[in-house]
Order: sequence, then C-alpha cells, then structure tokens
Amino acid sequence: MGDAVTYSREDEIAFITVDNPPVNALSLPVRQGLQDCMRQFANDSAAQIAILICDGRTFIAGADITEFDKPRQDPWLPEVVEEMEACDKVIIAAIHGTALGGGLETAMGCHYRCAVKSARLGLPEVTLGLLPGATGTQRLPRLIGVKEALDVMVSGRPMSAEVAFERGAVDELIEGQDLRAGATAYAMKLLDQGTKPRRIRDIEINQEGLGSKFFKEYRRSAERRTRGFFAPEQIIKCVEAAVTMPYDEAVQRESELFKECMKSAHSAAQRHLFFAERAANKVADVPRETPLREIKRVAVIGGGTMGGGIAMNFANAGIPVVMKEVNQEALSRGLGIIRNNYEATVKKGRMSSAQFERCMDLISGVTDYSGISEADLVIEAVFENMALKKEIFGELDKKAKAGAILASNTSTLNIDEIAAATNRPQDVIGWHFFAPANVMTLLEIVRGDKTAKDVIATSMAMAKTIRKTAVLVRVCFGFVGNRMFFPYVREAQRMVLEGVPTQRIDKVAFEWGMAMGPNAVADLSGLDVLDKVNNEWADKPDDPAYCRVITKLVERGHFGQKTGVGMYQYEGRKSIPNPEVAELARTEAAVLEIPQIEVSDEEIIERLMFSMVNEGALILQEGIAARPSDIDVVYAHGYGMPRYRGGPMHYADAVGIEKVVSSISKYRDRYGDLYWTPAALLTKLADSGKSFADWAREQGA
Ligand code: 3H9
Repeated sequence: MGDAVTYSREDEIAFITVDNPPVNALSLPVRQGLQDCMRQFANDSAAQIAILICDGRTFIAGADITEFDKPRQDPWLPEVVEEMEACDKVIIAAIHGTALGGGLETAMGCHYRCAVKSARLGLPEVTLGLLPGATGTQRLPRLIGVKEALDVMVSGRPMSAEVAFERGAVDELIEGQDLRAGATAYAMKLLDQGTKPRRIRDIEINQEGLGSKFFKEYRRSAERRTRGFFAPEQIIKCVEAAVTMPYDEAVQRESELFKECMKSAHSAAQRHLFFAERAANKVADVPRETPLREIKRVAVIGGGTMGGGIAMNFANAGIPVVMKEVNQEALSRGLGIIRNNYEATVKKGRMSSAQFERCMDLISGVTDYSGISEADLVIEAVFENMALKKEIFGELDKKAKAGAILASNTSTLNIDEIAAATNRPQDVIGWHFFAPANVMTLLEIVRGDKTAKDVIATSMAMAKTIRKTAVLVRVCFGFVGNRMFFPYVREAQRMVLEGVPTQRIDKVAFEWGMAMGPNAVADLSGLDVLDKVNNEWADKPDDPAYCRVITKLVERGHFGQKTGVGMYQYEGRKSIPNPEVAELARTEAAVLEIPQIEVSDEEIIERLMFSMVNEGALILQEGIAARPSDIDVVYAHGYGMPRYRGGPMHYADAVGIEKVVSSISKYRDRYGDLYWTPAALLTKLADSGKSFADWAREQGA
C-alpha cells in the first residue's frame, strides 16, 4: 500500500497522482490513497487547487473487477467520491485514455473535468451485469441530461472527449497530448477566475421534455435492445429515482440496486466473460514477446460471401487486400456484393462516403495467382472440400512468398492434412470466420501439429487488428464451435422426431436467451450445408435417426431460408411453421420406432445445453481447447449465446456439475450410451464437487 496514489505540490497546485498499472483500477490501495491524498490536500494551506491525474496509459478505468468476488473493504468508492466532492477547494480531474465506470464516477466527484481529445469517457458497468454504483447514475443525468445519460449507461458505450465536452461532462478540452501542462494551465485559469467548487449533486436535473410516459417508453425501447438482461432495468430504476427522489435517498436506492446486480447470476456470467476474453489471448507455449511476422498485404482466395466478408475486415483495418476468383464473372459478382454491403453501411449512417471510398480502394481483384506472391497473409475461403483445398494449398506453396502465412477458412476440415499439401506446414494455420464474416466477432484460430509459434502469435495479433475475438483451438472435426453445435442440432432434431413442435423448441431456446432457436439457425445455415457436413464426417454416429428430418427435407430440395422452405416456411424473412415437418417427423418416427413423448421446457434446455456441455468436456479432455472459458468465448461471440449465461461451460458451473451429470445419466438411461455417456472429466468434477473453473485453476489454464 502507499504508492498507488501520491500527493505532490507545485506552488499553489496540488497533484494527486494515481499509479496502479495496467489500467489504474480502483483497488483498495487506490481508494485508500485517494482518500488520504484528498485529506492531505484539504489540510495543505499552501495548496489552492488540486489536479487528479493518472500515470500510465489511461485515467482510472473503473473499479477493480477482481475484487468483486471478495468481501467489501472500506473505504468504499461512493464514500470516497462524496468526500472528494465535499472538499472546499477545487479539485479537477485530468483525463487521458479511458475514464470508465468508477473512473468516471471519481472524475464526477471532482468539481471540473478536463481531457485530451483522444480520451473516452463512459459507464460500461452494464456490460458486466452491473450499474454504476458509485453515484454515477445520479450524477451523469445531472451533467448531460436524463435521456443522454440513460443511453450512455444502458448501452455501456463510451463517449469521445469531444462528445462529452459538447454534452457538458467535460469542461475543458486540451489540445495536444501534454495533459499535465494542459491541466495546469486550466487550473491556473480557474484560480484566476476565482472559481468555486461546483458540486454535481447540487445541480437540478433538467426535466424539460420528460413527459409522463418518458420512462415507460424508454423501458419499452431498451427492452427491445437488451432482451433478457437484468442490469438495464436496474439502471433505469436508478435514473427514475434520480428524477423523483431527493439526492441522498436516490443514492441509497442506487446502492441497493447495485447490490442486487452484484449478487445476480447475470453479473457473475458477464464478469466471467470479461476475463475469459482476455485469457483467450494468452497461449501457454507462445510467449508474449514472440516476434510477429509483418502483415502489410493480404490475399483472399475465393470471392463468395465468406471471402468477400473476410476481405472487408482487412480493408476496414486499412490493410490492402486482393481477392482471387476463378473467372471475371465470379470476381465482379464478389466485388459487387462487397460494394453493396458497404453502401448499405453508408446508408445507415455508420460509415462516411470517404471511408467507403478508402475501403473500396484497398480491395482489388484477380482471376489468377498474380498478386498473391506479394501477400504476407493468404486466406483460402473456398467451399468446404478437402480435395479442392489441398489443390489450392499446393498452388499457394508454389506461388506465395517465403514466410507468408497460409490460412484456411475451414469450418470442419483437418488443418494438418491441408498443411501436408505444402512443403511449409509450419506456415499453415486455420482461420475460421463466422458468417457474416464482416460482422461476427469470433475467429477460431486452428493450430496444426506443425504450425510455427510466430504464425500463431501473428494470427492472434492480426485478429485484434481486424477487431475479432480470437480463440486458439486444435484440430478435430468441427473444432470447438461446430463440434459442440452438432449435438445441439442433433437433440433439437431428435425432439422433433419425438413430436415436439419445431417452433416450441425454438421459442424455449429463444426465451432462455439464444439469439435464435436451433431449428431457425439450421434453416439460416442451410440444411443442405449441415447435411453435407454430416455426410463428410468420418465419425458420424451410427444412428439412422441422426438429423433425420434435415436429411429428408434436403432430399425434397428444401434447404431452409435460401429455398423458402426448411424447418420453417418463409414469407420473405418471416418464418411460419412448416406443416410438412410435423407430418414428416411423425412418419419417420414410426419407421424408426421412436415413441412420441411429452417434453418439458426444462428438458428442452437440458438436452440442448447439456449435450453441448458434455461435448465441451470431451474437447477439454482431448486438449482441443485450452480452457473451459475459451469455449465460453466461442459461444458468446459465434453462436448467439447471451452474455448473461456466460457460455455453456460457465452455465454448467452455475447449474452445478453434479446436476449436469445426473441429468446426462437420466438421458443415458432413456437413450443409451451413444450420446449420453458423461465425459470422464465431468464425472471426475462431479465426484470431487468441483467446477470447470476449479479445474481450469488447477491446470493453471
Ligand atoms: C465499476 O467501475 C463499478 C463501479 O461503478 C461501482 C463500484 C462500487 N479491474 O482490456 P485490456 C485488466 S465496474 C481489474 O486487455 P486494453 C485486464 O483484465 C468497472 N482489471 O487492455 C487485463 O489484465 P491481463 C467498469 C482490469 O488496453 C489488463 O487490465 N470498468 C480492469 O485493451 C489490460 O486490459 C470497465 O468495465 C478492471 N476494471 O483495454 C472497464 N480493466 O493483462 C473495463 C482491465 O492480466 N476495462 N483490467 O489480462 C476495459 O474496458 C479495458 O480494460 C480498457 C483497456 C478499455 C480499460
């Protein structure tokens, strides 16, 4: 303790400096240090004004999230903030980097705020299933207005310093990057003007334009954007309190609602994902200091929907990319789709015309391998066919420059086999994008047996550059995401054969939080695609009932959304039940002698989720994923699982591994061993009363 916050003075200006790397989080020594230094300032008769400033890359980025699972230790942040505000002498917050969560709340306890233009300010607690619990819900509406504050807190998105200045959350913008000099000049100006402390708690909330239905309507629109999440409504309640109650009572209400959030399963899940996403970046045998290969130019082989989406990611990051197609017609079509996608983004106001032109300029097309030899990274994105992929990699081996990374966007196939088609398997790696590739944030990076460490390190770093969340996995059919998705679809299909309506399964999954139910997703992915993958799976289960309805629909040419009929019928994008499915299921169930049974909502979720969890446990046993939390990141980013569930493995921990194993055993008694034998890891955990998280800790993962 002691050095996290220091007090110093230059003439009449005191500096309270926070130094708690990496992000100056408000751990106990920082809270204590702030309180001590503030008191020192109050008692320092030579100091007339104080500047709260941070060393390192950022202003305070929030409360220390690692402390949230431990007992509370005083001084608690709200008290520190209130005490700071009560000071009789002016305190200024000087902001660079990010002032987030408790960091912005601390800055709002100061009487004025100045910031460099590159700074960002926000209250992202909602992303952790929390609300700003150190008076932020009371102060921000007073500073920038009720609607604006709600938008900031419910979305969790930070404001740029310039926007914060326009709205009144920042009082002075500092030109250039010399924050200390700029803040000092600002302090001198305030001293010259004889400025007194301005306390946000004393500001009247501007209620202009807040009609009687304001909160009702705001709730309705927030509910559409944040379906299922607990924290947004808690935030709205806090702001409602700010508008209707005296300040001190409303702060009390904020504190109660914060505690409810903190205790919620949602927050535990969302905090788990916060750390899971950061852990996924770390690869045990690839040290942080591994030198990276330089990636200045990229080539994408295949200009279909996937290839085009992949190319857009690089153009968006300012990296030139050449796309190869087999002939001019296919190339023009591919480039046309990219142009249309960008134009739609411009129309929605999410991209300027200048950005659009810049991105289009960065994308070029070829119909042969010319241009490929200049690329530092080549991503093959043709359709899922081993022979074709091998042919392309053989060609790349001849044409790509030495040291280029050769990546395959395969969703299931063996990277080692693809690598063996080259004389440089150390340069070959899987980059599994998720459709639409320019939108979905997940990138499964698949290391082969011979993939070089610098190829892994460069791939992980490039993923960050193109704003993807990367998870490193090893080779198996379907890798992590799809391998676990197969049992999910399999169980949905089996339930359809057992007489459960397609739409009921999807409704239950949707209400549990999935972005779409399994049948709707199957239709979106294409039933023909799923059927093809099943047929190419060497270890496909020996089970005539396996995805039977899909197979029968495909035989009839019903491929899902793309043909207008599949597990549902489609009128445009709207789905309606397909009566053919129920009838087909009945007929097939009779042939297969599958009894029609009553399935409860609870069973629907158990069969969908626990079948995945069991597969996830096998994946961990086999070392395909390094940590259970990596699997959770895959599901949160690539498969529409709501963040408040924390991913399938965290969900299993939350439900209790013993319960998971006892349910799996129940289904084994009903269906036999083929699918429902509990993985050895699950049984071991259940027997020892441990969770996946305990196991990961023990493994040092
Ligand atoms: C809050 O404030 C509640 C209050 O309202 C009420 C209290 C009563 N705590 O992300 P990075 C670690 S809730 C502890 O890779 P970047 C992170 O785990 C909080 N640790 O860097 C990582 O560790 P490692 C509201 C934290 O440059 C390292 O720092 N605030 C915290 O890409 C680097 O992080 C937030 O939600 C933390 N608060 O991004 C902000 N933050 O190296 C959360 C980070 O061992 N933080 N770490 O893996 C962020 O959004 C980003 O970290 C930030 C930097 C944008 C700041």
